Amino acid sequence: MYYLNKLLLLIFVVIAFSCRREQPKTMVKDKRPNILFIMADDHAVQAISAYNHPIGKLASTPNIDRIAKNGAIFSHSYVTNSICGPSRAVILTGKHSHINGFRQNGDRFDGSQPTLPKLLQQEGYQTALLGKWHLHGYPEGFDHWKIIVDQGNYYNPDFIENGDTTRVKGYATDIITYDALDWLKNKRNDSVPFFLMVQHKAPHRNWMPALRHINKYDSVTFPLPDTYFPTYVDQQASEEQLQTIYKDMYEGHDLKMSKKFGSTKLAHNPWKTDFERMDLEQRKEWDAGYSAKNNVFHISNLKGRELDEWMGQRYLQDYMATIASVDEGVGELLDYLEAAGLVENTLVVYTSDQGFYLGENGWFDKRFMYEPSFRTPLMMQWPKTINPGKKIDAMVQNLDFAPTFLDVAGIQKPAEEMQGESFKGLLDGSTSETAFREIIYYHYYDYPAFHMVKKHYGIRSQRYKLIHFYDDIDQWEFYDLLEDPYEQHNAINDTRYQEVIGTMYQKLDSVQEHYKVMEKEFRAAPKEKVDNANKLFERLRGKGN
Ligand code: SGN
Ligand code: CA
Repeated sequence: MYYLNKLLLLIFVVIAFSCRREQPKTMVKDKRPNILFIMADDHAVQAISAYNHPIGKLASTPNIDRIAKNGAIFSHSYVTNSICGPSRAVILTGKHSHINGFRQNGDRFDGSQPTLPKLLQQEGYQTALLGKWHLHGYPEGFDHWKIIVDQGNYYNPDFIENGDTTRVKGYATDIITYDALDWLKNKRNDSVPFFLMVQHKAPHRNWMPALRHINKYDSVTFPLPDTYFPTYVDQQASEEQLQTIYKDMYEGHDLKMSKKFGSTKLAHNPWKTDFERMDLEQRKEWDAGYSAKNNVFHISNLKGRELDEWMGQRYLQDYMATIASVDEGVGELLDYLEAAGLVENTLVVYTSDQGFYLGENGWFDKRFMYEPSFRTPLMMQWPKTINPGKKIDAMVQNLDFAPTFLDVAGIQKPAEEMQGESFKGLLDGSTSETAFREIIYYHYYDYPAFHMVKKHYGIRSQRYKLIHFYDDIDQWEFYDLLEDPYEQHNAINDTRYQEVIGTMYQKLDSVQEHYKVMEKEFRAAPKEKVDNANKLFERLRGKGN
């Protein structure tokens, strides 16, 4: 009997302990929403079929579009500073560049400041970052991270994880998608909500598609914008930029043109290419994909405008083909959320670090406060809160992401720190679109630098835009976006607009005061530095073939 009692007691203790170990997991399961933030690099609004642009419609992005169909598409989503590092710093901090301190690429991010991942982490979220970082130093506030080195490479790129750098065989976009799925499936703790940032390198310059997509758009003729050959009047900064497809691209590097008929050697290319990273198999497939079309190009012996237009086509074909893998990756992530039953409770966001020129004004790259690069794609799904097929026209900015996500997670934003506004009310319909915000503010600093876009700041209302280029030159530009959506006519001196312009100046003053912009922000670069940069880019441009 004594032994039986002992045995029963032992069984009871074992059961009690094993139950206790099981219980907390089920009892304390944290039901706050997950956030999956997917960001591409340089993905133009025009290149997403959900936006119905003539270019995007010819190269559909069915999976990115799924997010818009399941939820909301934003027609007026903007950045505050159209360039990679600064955009990322704004997203992390919810503060303009002059407050978070990261004004231009090459600056060092002050990781000691409060950031979105840190705040979420403190409140019990599990946080992870995979892909492009580009803020120098290592990410802080993430339970898990694996990042590409600086800009990264498309083929067999190097990744940094726990301080170690390793070369990973494969294609960057696919690897980042794989890592994201692996984290979701195998590494995450499913008793707490997650915040996962998936940040692609693609479709950044020099637009190298995955091998399976190299010929995807060869037979598509993309519509080049009507402004492909612009005439600039009172637009000195536009005149002096160095990002015109048919003047500033390096034929080999950017357009993958070969030196001559029958050769697989690249034409002018002042940088290293991923060719050095490719293995023989990859290189063979690459050459097989490009040789035939390059040979056709050499035979056709194009000149003048025909050649300029051919360059635009080649650029768009490669750019769109690079996006195909991003779209596939988005599809895989959405499929996983659906299969794992996570879809109901996950806010999925798709965006880019800024917009991009797909031939508008003849340009590639970004930087300007004109619509193609100031605007950035944004769509979000979150089934319980966002009605499917919703279109949001209010002006939001990447400045608002951090406060919005904190709001979604039910966390108060640190009142004095963040400058953005939560737009959760736009998602659930509790905030009226007209009430959200009247003016957005922009400031670009990265000069002299690649593409030589002069420093400028400005504001935009739903209808008007006022820009001041203050470095090197002192020129104001004003556009009526309703009358002149492609910003071709600087109307700063147009008598019809003088009253509106007066009001815009006042608004600019009060917005700068609101965001605590100080005089010292408007410093011009030393002339010598500008001259040296101009010389450097002239040298790099070389002599074509
Ligand atoms: C590289 C690109 C530029 C691009 C910058 C910044 N040249 O220098 O065209 O503007 O990055 O891009 S490349 O030939 O080396 O690709 S950003 O997205 O990182 O800001
Ligand atoms: Ca970018």
